[in-house]
Amino acid sequence: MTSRIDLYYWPTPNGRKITVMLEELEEPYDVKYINIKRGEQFSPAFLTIAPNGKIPAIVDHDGPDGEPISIFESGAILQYLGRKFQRFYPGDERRRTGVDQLLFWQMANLGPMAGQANHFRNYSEQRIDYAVQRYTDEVRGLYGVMDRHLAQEQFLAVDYSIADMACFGWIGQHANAGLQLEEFPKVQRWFETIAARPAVLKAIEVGREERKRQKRVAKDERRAETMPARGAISTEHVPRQTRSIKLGRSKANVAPGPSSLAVAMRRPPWLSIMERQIDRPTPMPFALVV
Ligand SMILES: N[C@@H](CCC(=O)N[C@@H](CS)C(=O)NCC(=O)O)C(=O)O
Repeated sequence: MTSRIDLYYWPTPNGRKITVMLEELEEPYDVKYINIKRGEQFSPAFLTIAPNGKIPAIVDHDGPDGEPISIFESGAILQYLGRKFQRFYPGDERRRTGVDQLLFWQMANLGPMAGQANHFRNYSEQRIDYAVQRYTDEVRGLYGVMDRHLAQEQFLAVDYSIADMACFGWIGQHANAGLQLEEFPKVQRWFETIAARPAVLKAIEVGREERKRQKRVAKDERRAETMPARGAISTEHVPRQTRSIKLGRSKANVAPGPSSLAVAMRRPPWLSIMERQIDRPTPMPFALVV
């Protein structure tokens, strides 16, 4: 079947919400990788789809009235897919509101707080004890809310829904937020139930290989110490082990082999511009969900 949905994706907790939903729906989709560690989220083409410069986003070529529609923000994507396929998002107002409140709780609380906890614990160049403590405590509090909620319910909103899908990836990140799942037995039971679903197992594999591949490429790149910018590439004859490449005003000696040069040529020109212009932290890398 021809895929009508393009998913702009990188394997992170927010990205996986959508692979889980699409796998659960058994709908075909094409994955367009946006490597957020390489700054691809700032490419002008991607920003026209997701102006906030974050994954995930989708383009449904068969949107309302048969016209294409692009959507960013994972919560909005989940609601859209839930409405469109009438699954995992109840039509009944009372039950749908039950799903919405947990979905928004995730979007406004669990995701951002866990993201900050991860950042300050694992990626901040400076160790800021206050921030580590604050965000870890916030996440612990939120896990507590979820644990108490799940003492009464098997899933977050009666039946398995987009609210569970939204939270799943972030609970998988507990170690990055400095928590142990054993402290929250109801959350642990819920997490293990969802993690065992065939569609979820399939979804969390999406992008794993690609990320490994791109990691290897980045490693080659670092090894070669090529930081090319814009401009033409010329190679000079350098005997034996090294070769000099020139890109724009940059010149570097690189180890021979097709990969480093190929990588250098693939590096998009806008990336160097964004790196110079955007005064914001390096995109936050995320660990695997499970
Ligand atoms: N509220 C957004 C958050 C998306 C988000 O933070 N995405 C991260 C990956 S999990 C990202 O693209 N980060 C890249 C960046 O911040 O530059 C959503 O749920 O879609």
